[in-house]
Amino acid sequence: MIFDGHVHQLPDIDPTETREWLDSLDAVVDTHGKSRARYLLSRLMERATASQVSFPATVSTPYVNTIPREQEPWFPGDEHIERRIRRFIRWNAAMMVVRANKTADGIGGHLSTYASSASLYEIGFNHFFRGKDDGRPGDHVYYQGHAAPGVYARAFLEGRLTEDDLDHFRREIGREGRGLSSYPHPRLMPDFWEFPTVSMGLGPISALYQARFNRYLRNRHIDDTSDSRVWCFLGDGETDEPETLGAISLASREQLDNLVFVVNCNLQRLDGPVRGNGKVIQELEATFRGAGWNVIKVIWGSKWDDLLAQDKDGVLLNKMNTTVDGEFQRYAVEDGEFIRDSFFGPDERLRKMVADLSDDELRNLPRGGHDYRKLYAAYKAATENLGSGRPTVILAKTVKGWTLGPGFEGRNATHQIKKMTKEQILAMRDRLHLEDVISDEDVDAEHPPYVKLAKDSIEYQYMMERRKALDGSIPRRTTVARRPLELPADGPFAEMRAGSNGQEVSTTMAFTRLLRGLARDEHIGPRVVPIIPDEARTFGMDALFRELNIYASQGQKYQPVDHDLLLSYSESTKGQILEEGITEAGSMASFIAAGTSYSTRGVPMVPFYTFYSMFGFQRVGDLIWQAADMRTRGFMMAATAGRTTLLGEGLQHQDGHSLVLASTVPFVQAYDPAFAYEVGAIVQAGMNRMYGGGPPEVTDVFYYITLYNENYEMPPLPDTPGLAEAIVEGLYKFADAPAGTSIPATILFSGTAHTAAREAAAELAEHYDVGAELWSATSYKALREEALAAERWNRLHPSQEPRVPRVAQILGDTSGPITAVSDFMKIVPEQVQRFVLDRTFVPLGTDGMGRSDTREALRRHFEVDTGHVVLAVLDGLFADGKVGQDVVEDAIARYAIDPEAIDPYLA
Ligand SMILES: Cc1ncc(C[n+]2csc(CCOP(=O)(O)OP(=O)(O)O)c2C)c(N)n1
Ligand SMILES: [Mg+2]
Repeated sequence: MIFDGHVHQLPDIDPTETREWLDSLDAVVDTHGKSRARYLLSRLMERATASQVSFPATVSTPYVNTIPREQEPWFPGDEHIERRIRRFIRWNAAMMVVRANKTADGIGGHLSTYASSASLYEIGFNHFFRGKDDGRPGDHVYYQGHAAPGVYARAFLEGRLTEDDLDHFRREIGREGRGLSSYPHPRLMPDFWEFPTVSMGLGPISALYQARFNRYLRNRHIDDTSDSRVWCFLGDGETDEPETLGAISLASREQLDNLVFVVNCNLQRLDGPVRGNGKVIQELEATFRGAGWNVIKVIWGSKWDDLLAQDKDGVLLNKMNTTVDGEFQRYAVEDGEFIRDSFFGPDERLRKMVADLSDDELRNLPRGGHDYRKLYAAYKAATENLGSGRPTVILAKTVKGWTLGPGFEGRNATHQIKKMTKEQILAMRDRLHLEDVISDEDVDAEHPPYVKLAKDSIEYQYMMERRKALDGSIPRRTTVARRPLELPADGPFAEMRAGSNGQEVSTTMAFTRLLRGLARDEHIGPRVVPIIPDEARTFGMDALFRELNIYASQGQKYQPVDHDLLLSYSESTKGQILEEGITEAGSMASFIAAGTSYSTRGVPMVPFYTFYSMFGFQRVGDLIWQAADMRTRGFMMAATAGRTTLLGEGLQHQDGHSLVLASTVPFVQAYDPAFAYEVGAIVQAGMNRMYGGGPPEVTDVFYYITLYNENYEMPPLPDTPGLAEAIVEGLYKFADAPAGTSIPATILFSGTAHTAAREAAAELAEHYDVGAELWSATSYKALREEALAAERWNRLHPSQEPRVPRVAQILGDTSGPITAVSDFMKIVPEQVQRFVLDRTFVPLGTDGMGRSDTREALRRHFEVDTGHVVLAVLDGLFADGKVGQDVVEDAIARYAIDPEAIDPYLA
C-alpha cells in the first residue's frame, strides 16, 4: 500500500530511527488499539504545527467541534437576557408567517429556516455585526433569504418596523407598495435590504466577490475597507449549487480573511435530508479545507462536552463519526428512549455513559448551532482570524424548525409548513416560556399577538445598547456618497463623435478607445473598473493590460514571458482591470460588487464588464436579475455580438437572442449600436443618468450594449440637432432616400446590419426606383417601453388627449413599408411593430441556431444579406400594392435567392 508516494522518493537518512518510530506505532496499535494510535498521531501533528514543521493539511477532522471547551473564550453578554430576546424574536417571526397565512391563505413564508438559525443571527447582532451609524459602511451581511421573517422580527423589537409593517409581510400591494418583501430585495425595500440572496447560490458567490472587491478598493487606495467584514449566511442545501462552492478557491487565493461564511447545517433542504447517507458537515469541511479555508465546526452543544470527556475508548467519537445524517435527523424527531437505545444502546460502554441522564435530558442534548457559547467562540475565532490570509467558514449543526414543536422539528415537510394549529402555538409559547407575555386567551385569538417591548424594558435596553455599541441597527441600505464621483470630461466622447477618419474599425475597438479615455480621465479615471473573463485578446483589449494593469492582490511575483513586449501581461496590487479568468458568474458578481459600491460603500464605481455576449443573459441570467434587484449601476458590454457577425465560432457562440432576454429585465437599458458615435452617446448619457442623477430620474439602472467585431469605417456624428438624444431614445434617421427615386420605403437597421441596409438602399434605387430612408434603431427595448407607457396612460385616461408613442410619432413621418433588419432574432424589432399597425412591417433576423461559415454565407443563410433586404422591401411594397409580383420575382433572380432553401430556424 502506498499512502503518499512522495516519501519513497526521498532518501531515508537514518533507517534505524525510522524503524524505531514505526515499531512504536505498531506497538501502540497492538496494545492500546487504533483509537489510541489516532490520538497520538493527532497530538504529533498538533505539535508539528506548533513547531512550524509544515505538513500538508488534512482535509477532514473527526465529527466534533473544532474549538474544544477549554479554548472557549469568556462570553461577554448576558446569557439570560439574550435568550429571552431570542425567544421574543422566534415568536414574532413565527406569528408573522402564521398571521399572514391566516389573512391570505397561500401567501407563503417560511417558519423553519429562521427557527433553525435564530442563534446564528442573534450572536451576530449582539456581538459582531457592525452597523453604519458612525458614518462608515460597517459589515456587509448576507442573510439567508428564507430567514427574512427573523430579521423583520428583530427590526420590529428594535422599533424600526411597526405591527402594521409585520402584517404586511408578503403583502406588497397597497400602502404605496410598502410591504415587507418575502425575501431580501433592495428593489422593493431600498432603505432596508442591501443584498438579494434568495436564489440559492447567488448570495455566497456575491458575498465572496464583495469581499474581494473590498480588497480591490483598499489596495487601489480608493477606500479603506479594512474595518468591514463580509458575513454570508447560507443553507447546507444551498451548497449543492455550483455558484456556492464554485468560487471558494478564489477566496483563499486572494487571502480574503475579511470573509466569513456561516452555513446553517440543519441537515435538511426542501424535500428531505441534504446528505441522508453521508455527513454534509464532513463533506463541506473537506471541500473548504481543501480549498484553503479556515473551517470551524460547531456540531455539539456544551452538554456533549462532558460525554466526550469520558470517552476513554473513543467509542462515542466513533459513533459520532459513523452515524449518517439521515440517522441524526431521525434523532431530532424521536424521543429520549429511542436515542438511548439506538445511538448509545448498542455499545455497553456508550449506554453506561448516559445512564445518569433522563430520556428528556437525552432528547435535549442540543446541537452546537443552538448553543450561543459555542457560536460566540466560533465567531470570535473567525474575526480574530484576520491577518491569517484565510477566509473562514463556520459549519453549524442545527435542527430545522427548532423550538417550533414536534410537528416541525426535523420533519421532512417542515420547510413548506406555513400554518400552526392553536395547540401548536400554545406548545411553542410554553416551550419558549412566554407565559408572562402571551396569555392563553392571546393564543386563542384570531391573530395571536406579537411580543412588544416597552422602551424601558430590560430586553429593549439591552438590545439597543448592544446595537449602539456596534454602530447601529442593521440591515440598513443607504446611498450617501462618502466619496462622490465627478463625471468625466467630454474628450473621450468627442473622439467617438469624430468617427474613424477612413480607417476600418469595429465598435469593440472604438469602445476600447473610449474605455482607455475614461480610465485616463483625471476625475473618474480611478473609478473605472474594467472587468473581463479571460477574453481580452479576443476583444482586442489586451493593450490595456500594460496600461491599466491587471489587479493582483499579491502583485506580480514573476517576470512574464512577454515582459519585453510593449503590451506585456502586467499584474499589480494597484492594477485596475479585474481579469477574472473563465468565470462569467464570478465576473457578474464583480460587476454587482462594483456597480453597487455607490450604496454598499458610498463610493460610486463605474464597472465596464465586457464579455462574450452569448455567455451573458443566457449563462448567468439569474445573476443579471439579481443585479437589477440590487440596484446595480454600470455597463455590460456584450462583445462578439450577433449571429452572423462573429464568424466561424458556430452554434454555441453566435448570439442572436441576448437582446430578447434583455427585454425581460426591467431597468436594463439595452442597446444595439452600429457606430462608434452611437456607443459614445449611449455611454455618456448612461454616465449622466446613473452617476449624475439623471435625467430620467430613475437612476438605478444598468446598460447592456452590444459590441461587434466587424471592421468598417465609423462615420462622424451627423450634425443634426438633438441627434445624441435620439440615439439614446432608440431611433434616428441615418440617411435620406436617394434622390431621384419615386417609390418610398423605410429601412430600420441595428448594429452590423447597417451594411446590408445601406447596400440594399443603393440597389433599390438603382434597379427598382425605390427610395428607402435609412434609420438606425439603437434600442427597440427603449422604444417599446415608452410606447407601452403611453398606451397604458391612454387606457387609464380615456377623456384626455391620447399620447402617441414616440416610435409611432417618429415613424409617422416616414413612408412606405417598414423593413427592419438586425443580427438578432426577428422578435427584437417586432417589439415595436404593434405600435405602427397602419404600416406593412417586415422583420428580418437571425432566428435559428448558429453555425460556422463566412459572414457572407451566414447572412445569406439567415436571410439578412443585401439581397434579402431588397427582397423584403419589395415584398412590403408588393403587399402595399406599390409594385407587382414580377418585381419581387426579379429580385429573387437578381440576388440568386433559392426560394426552396431550408428555413434557417429549422436547419
Ligand atoms: C436557485 C434556487 N432553486 C431553488 C430554490 C427553492 N428553494 C428555496 S429554499 C430551498 C431549500 C433550502 O435548503 P437549505 O439551503 O438547506 O436551507 P434551510 O431552509 O434548510 O436553512 C429550495 C430548494 C431557490 N430558492 N433557488
Ligand atoms: Mg438546510
